[in-house]
Amino acid sequence: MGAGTAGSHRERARARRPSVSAASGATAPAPAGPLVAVVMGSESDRETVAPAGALLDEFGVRWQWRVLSAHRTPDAAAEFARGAERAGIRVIVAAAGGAAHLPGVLAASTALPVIGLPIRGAALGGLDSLLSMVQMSPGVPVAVVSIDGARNAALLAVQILALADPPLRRALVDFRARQAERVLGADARYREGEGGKA
Ligand code: RP5
Repeated sequence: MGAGTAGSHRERARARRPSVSAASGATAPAPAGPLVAVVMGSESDRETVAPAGALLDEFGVRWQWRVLSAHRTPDAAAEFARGAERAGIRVIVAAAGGAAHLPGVLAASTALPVIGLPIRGAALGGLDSLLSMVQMSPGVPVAVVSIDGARNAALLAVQILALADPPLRRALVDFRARQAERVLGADARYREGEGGKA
């Protein structure tokens, strides 16, 4: 996304954040806790998952990183999921590679929506992660995005939050409109024969 198009998002995001009152010098009430938890199975997933955080920042959505593993820290993962709703979390994005059971393990311990983000590994190109996430037992769904699809995982989280947040919904509508404008702008350039000259 170009800097110009991200600008109005950021302005809206700033408007949503608590501010310091210039008149009194008093700090506004402390911000509430994160609404989205972005959980990684390993710190090695961070680079791939980072665009999810950037997208959430763009929309001014409060979020937090967690590093929890379905296999290496199963108790901590389940404990996090059990307490997430009480802690104010509304959507969980869970990224993992290989035998990627993290989103399923979290979904088993919470009624919150869980979005699985399959991470591409060296051996099987991410298909292993995708299939590990998507074939959940009936009764415990996980919404799975594309392999390495961090931005879409975050966008889906924003869409879920926007159901109960009209300003966020308006920001999403604007986002879609700008996205369409960019495509149609490119189409116009190509139709005029300028696209191929780049
Ligand atoms: C998964 O195994 C992680 O989500 C990561 O994608 C993969 C490799 O983890 P490391 O061995 O790099 O910690 O659990």
